[in-house]
Formats: sequence, structure tokens, C-alpha cells
Amino acid sequence: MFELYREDPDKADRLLFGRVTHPDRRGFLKSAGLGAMAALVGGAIPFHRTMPAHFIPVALADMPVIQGKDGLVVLNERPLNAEAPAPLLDDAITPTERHFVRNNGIPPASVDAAAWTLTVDGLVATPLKLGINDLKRRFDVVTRALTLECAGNGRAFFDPPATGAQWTYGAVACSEWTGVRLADVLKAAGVRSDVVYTAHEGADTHPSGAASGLPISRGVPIAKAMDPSSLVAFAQNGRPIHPMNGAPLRLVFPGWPGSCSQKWLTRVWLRDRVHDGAKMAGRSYRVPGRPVAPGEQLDETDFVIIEAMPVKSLITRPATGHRAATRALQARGHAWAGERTVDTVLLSIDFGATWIPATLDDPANPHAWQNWRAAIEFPGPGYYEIWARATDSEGVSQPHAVAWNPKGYLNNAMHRVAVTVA
Ligand SMILES: Nc1nc2c(c(=O)[nH]1)N[C@H]1C(S)=C(S)[C@@H](COP(=O)(O)O)O[C@H]1N2
Ligand SMILES: [Mo]
Repeated sequence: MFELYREDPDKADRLLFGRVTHPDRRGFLKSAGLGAMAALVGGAIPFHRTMPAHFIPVALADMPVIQGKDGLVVLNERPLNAEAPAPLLDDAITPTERHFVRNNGIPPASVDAAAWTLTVDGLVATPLKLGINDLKRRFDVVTRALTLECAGNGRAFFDPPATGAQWTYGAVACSEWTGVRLADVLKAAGVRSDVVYTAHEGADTHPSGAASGLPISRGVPIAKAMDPSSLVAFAQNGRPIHPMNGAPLRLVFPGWPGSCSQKWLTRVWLRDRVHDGAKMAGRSYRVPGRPVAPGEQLDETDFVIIEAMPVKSLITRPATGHRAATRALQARGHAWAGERTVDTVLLSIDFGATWIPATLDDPANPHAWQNWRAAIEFPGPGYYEIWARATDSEGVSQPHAVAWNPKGYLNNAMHRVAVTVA
């Protein structure tokens, strides 16, 4: 509806209210428009007959909207950070509208896919400059479901609070990405034997707007870059990448902190040392290599770069606040484990005293999240919590609570949802 109003308000009005013949005359919300409006404001509108045309309900007026996204909760607007509530992440493949947005800077205002070039240089035999059509023509094009999670997902639950975007559960997604293997591109350039790390550059700018402010530029060890699941992607769910997810070209390094997956990708530079770009050092995407207490004085040398993300699961059905009419309920969701696979997902409805095994699917392909489901039977009416606990292929399980760290990374504590049974 917002999109429609932005593009063509008259047409939007006609669709929602029917034909408005005179500016002082009211149009009526037509049944389809009424239904759409009611869904947007969260309830039926008893007085819809006296609701004026050319009118946006105040309930919606202040809602920040990201074109082409649907139902995301905006945490910050500049830079833009928005996540999906857990129930909206129910699909096996995350629709583009629900893929979270995590911007560290200001995205390019407009992009021209036809003129876009990717430079591959540094310690290579032959530096390359490739357009998106060159990528498609020269390399094998693959489509993969890949899990991307921000290292700060779950930050909102650290106590004492950690600074940064206050992600709850929704800075994770598993969309289908189409592109070429980064390994193939790097092989075409010729990787020199002294290469240690990649360095990624994108077309966004530092939020300060100052020329001295450097936009995020992260990298990965060359072994991760050569992994066949690491993609240079030009499509998301069969369509061009969403502008906020890095159009027209981005990296996707599944299972690693989302920050490695450079959006609006312009350059991959091969280096003989760990990359030292913006947000590679200090406390960015790094955690203490040992348990620390909140407030403890820490030295930079105490921190290590986050690599594979830990095992985690999400309950997408039921939603917290669900009121079950019957004692039997189907629960479901996803689980993922960085570079590993998930072996089991267990659920508890008695605060962890006993556990029910969920049925767990294999991943659609390596590095896709795994779907699970379970039939739950509550013993009687009342308040319950459903807890989900995944265990990875190395036997590592999600913790009840995660070790505190200064920037609030890697919170893979069990997801809990609250339901009442009538
Ligand atoms: N160029 C660029 N790439 C970027 C970022 C950014 O701010 N600029 N954010 C990173 C971070 S921290 C994450 S978690 C992922 C998020 O990808 P998404 O916004 O498509 O969900 O993109 C990464 N790539
Ligand atoms: Mo991130």
C-alpha cells in the first residue's frame, strides 16, 4: 500500500477507496482495500464508511518503510538496521521481503547493474575487472540456500547491555542466492602462494559522510574464500538482489559473521596478511579469547576475530503470546551451525527438565539452515514456555545463557517462546 501511494497516490486511492468523484466527497474503502487496510492497522475498522479518502491512518503514518521489505522491525534508520520478527522467518527459504538489513554505512544512492565492475587484484597472477555479464559468461552459475547471520544477532539480551544494534532474533535468514563461486573467480585471477586473506570493498560510504570515514571492509582467510559455498551473488530468490541487501553484487560467506559478506561489492583484494580494513580490528567482530567479566579492562590483544558462527535454532511457530485453544500444538523452526550441520533439535515445555526430540530435515544444500518440527502435547491449561536446543555435528549444544562479551556478539542461547493453553 505504501509503495502504491508513493508511486501513484490517485491510483492507490482508486484501488482502496473506489472512485473519488469530488475532492469533498468521501470514497468508501472497497472490500479488498478495506481488508488490506484492516490487516495493516491490525483490526477491522468499524467506522470505515466515514474514513476519508487520501488518508493514511495515523497507526501507519510513523512507521518507517523500506520499499520491498515487509514486516521488518526497524532498529535504526541511519545507518539502516531492520530485522524480521521470528514468526515471519517461518519459510524454509527466507523471502527477500523478510531478509534482514544490516547497514554499517550509507548505501549507494543508485546502482547500474549493467555498468557494475568487480576488481580482483592484489596477490594474483592476472588482475581482473569483471562485469556481471562477464561473471555469468565465464563461470559456472550456481543457486544455493545459504544461512547468513549477523554476529550481533541476539545482542539485545546481553546483561549488562552491549552497545550496537539491539538485534533480537531476526538478524538471520536463509535466502536462495545465485552467483558464481568466489573460488572460480580467484582461480581465474591466479592466487599466489603467499596469499593469506581476502579484503573486500563495497560502494557504500561511512555514515558520518566525512571523506576520512572509511566504510566497512572485511575479509576472510583464503581457505574460506576457496570454499565452494562462498559466492559472488547477483540474484536473491531468483530476482536481482534487493537494494538494501547489496544490489547488484555481493559476497555471501554462509556460516560466518554476516559482516564478511560484503554488499555492493566492487573489489576483492588478495593480501599476504590478515586484512586490516575498517571493522577488522579493535572490538569489531572480535571477541575475547577467554571468558571475561563485564567491565573488565581488556587489551586489544585479548580479542580474536570471529570465524564460524555457533550452533543456534529459532522457533517460528508458535509465536510468543500464542493462545492455544487445544492442548496439542505443532511447533517448528530452523537450526543452523556455522560450518557444521545440526544433528538434533530438542524441545522442552517444562523449563528444561525433560526434552522432546524434533524431526529435523537435512539442509537443502551445504550451509542452508535445517527445518525442524515437533508435535507438542501440553498436560493442561496454563502458561508454558517452549525452549529449543540444537546440537551440532561435533556434539556442541546451545547454552542456557551465553558468556558476556563487550560488543554482544555470538548470542546463541536457546530460543524460548511463551504460550498459554486455554
Ligand atoms: N558494503 C557493506 N557490506 C556489508 C555491510 C555493510 O554495512 N556494508 N554490513 C555487513 C553486515 S554486518 C552484515 S550482518 C551483512 C548483512 O547482510 P544483509 O543486510 O543483506 O542482511 O552484510 C554485511 N555486508
Ligand atoms: Mo553484522
